[in-house]
Amino acid sequence: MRGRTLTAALVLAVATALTVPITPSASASAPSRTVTPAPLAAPDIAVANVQAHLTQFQAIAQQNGGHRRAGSAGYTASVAYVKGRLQAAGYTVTEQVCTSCVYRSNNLIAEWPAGPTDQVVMFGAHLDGVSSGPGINDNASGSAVLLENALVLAQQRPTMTKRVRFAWWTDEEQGLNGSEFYVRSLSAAQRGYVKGYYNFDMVGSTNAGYFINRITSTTAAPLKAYWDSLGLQPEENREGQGRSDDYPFQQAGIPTSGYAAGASARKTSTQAAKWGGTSGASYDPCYHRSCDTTSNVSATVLNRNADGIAYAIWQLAVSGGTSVPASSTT
Ligand code: DPN
Ligand code: ZN
Repeated sequence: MRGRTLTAALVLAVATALTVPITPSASASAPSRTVTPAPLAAPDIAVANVQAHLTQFQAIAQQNGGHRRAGSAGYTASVAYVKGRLQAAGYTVTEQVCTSCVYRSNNLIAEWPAGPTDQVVMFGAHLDGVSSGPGINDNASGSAVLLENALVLAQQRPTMTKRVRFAWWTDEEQGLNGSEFYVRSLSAAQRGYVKGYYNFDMVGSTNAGYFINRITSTTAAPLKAYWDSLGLQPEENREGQGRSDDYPFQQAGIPTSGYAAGASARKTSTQAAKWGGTSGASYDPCYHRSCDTTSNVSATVLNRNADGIAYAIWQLAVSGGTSVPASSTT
């Protein structure tokens, strides 16, 4: 679901560019009218579907000792859940055993099989949590927004100009180990095919910030354009620098970006003034705690992240995808 309408300036610019005058032929006295086609839009990701994935991840934790730590039964069940949903949608899904991980367990990779194989855009999130709780904001949230985006892409089957590859990483909490293993497993040629990697780690924080990794980069442009269109005034993700799965890609020379809503760092008064929430309090009050449950996620924030990912996928990889996002409140 999308949060609110586009800025007036964007709407006006697009409406002006796309307005097609229709001259009525039947009557010279009838007033001329115009038809404004809807801008080519990225799909509106239903936040209720994203929340349903979060509920499943929480149930998985509850049924498996209270957490989804890499190498645990809760992690294995999380992989099975994502894999099952992707396979039902038509994806070929690969499990990669991470042999260098602290807790031996699998990365999950799913590529949408359309578009050039040597022009790949990747979207990733860590699927593992810490052992203190179910890990819903950290990072069922990133896992769920990616899963729902993958399902919507498969449903819509647009004409692709690039390959889209999704990844769910293991053993992030022990030191970015799943993503590092994956990057090292690629040949130099395969690494060269990956034109960008986008990371999503903690995208539903209840006292949220709107953070973008490498915000001024061209890689970040579609993520930034979407949040700019909502008037969110995003900032650089300083707190998360070098702390999540974009780091191994960055180290390998692959351009990276991503969204984050913030972890244990505290919101400043300036940030509270523009984003709302509580200044002096952590973005996520339950970071790595047992209270990181489905109650520890903001639906509004989750929605703005999910829709921005769809916008980026359509901008980067779908034919005719250079457009402003359509507006909606659902
Ligand atoms: N999400 C944190 C974790 O996986 O433990 C790492 C992190 C912290 C990422 C702060 C971004 C910002
Ligand atoms: Zn995390």
